[in-house]
Amino acid sequence: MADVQMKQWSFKILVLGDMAVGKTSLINQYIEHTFLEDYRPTLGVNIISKDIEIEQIGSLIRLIFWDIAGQDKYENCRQSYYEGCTGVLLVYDITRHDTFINVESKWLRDILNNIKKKCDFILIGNKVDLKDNRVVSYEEGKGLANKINAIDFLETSALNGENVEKAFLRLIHRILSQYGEDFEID
Ligand code: G3D
Ligand code: MG
Repeated sequence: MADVQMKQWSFKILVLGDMAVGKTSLINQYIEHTFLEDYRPTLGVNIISKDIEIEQIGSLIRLIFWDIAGQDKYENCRQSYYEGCTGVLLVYDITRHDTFINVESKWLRDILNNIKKKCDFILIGNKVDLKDNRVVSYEEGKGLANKINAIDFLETSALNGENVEKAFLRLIHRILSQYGEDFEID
């Protein structure tokens, strides 16, 4: 019966970043709490959905993730993927500097070129479990997030789950706040 009064939302979330930064792994970790060792590069796009309930605001939210391939050969057909987008996770790999550079020079540019209305994005530095291989510092990540007006910056590990749920939740929180819905997160 309680469901009758629930507000229903549907958000299209894009996960963008260079090949092998961990986009698919982050989505898997968030959706299934699993980390798949078997690595297959995403071809084109995978669309995966997850329903979540936020009791504080009596809302049911359908999250529809568009997991876009990082390979350049898909560059031309990417535009249509941006249509109707509500939020973006912009991901780089803290162990590969080129993936960090490409956040601004490639992915942010792609967003700005293709998304007409306002769309929030959160910056994610992934693979934080690989401490010994780090080449991009936390401060550099934070600095870039400020520079490009990301709503937030978090370092995550799709391997052990660190900050993964928090990253997705913060993006959802921000999107909902624009619709006048507010709830508490840590
Ligand atoms: P993509 O979807 O952005 O292309 P994937 O990236 O999710 O397919 O991940 C690419 C590789 O990075 C995979 O390794 C995957 O297991 C690994 N990976 C993803 N996230 C993390 C993380 O947080 N920590 C660590 N240590 N590895 C991660 P392989 O070896 O299969 O290429
Ligand atoms: Mg992938």
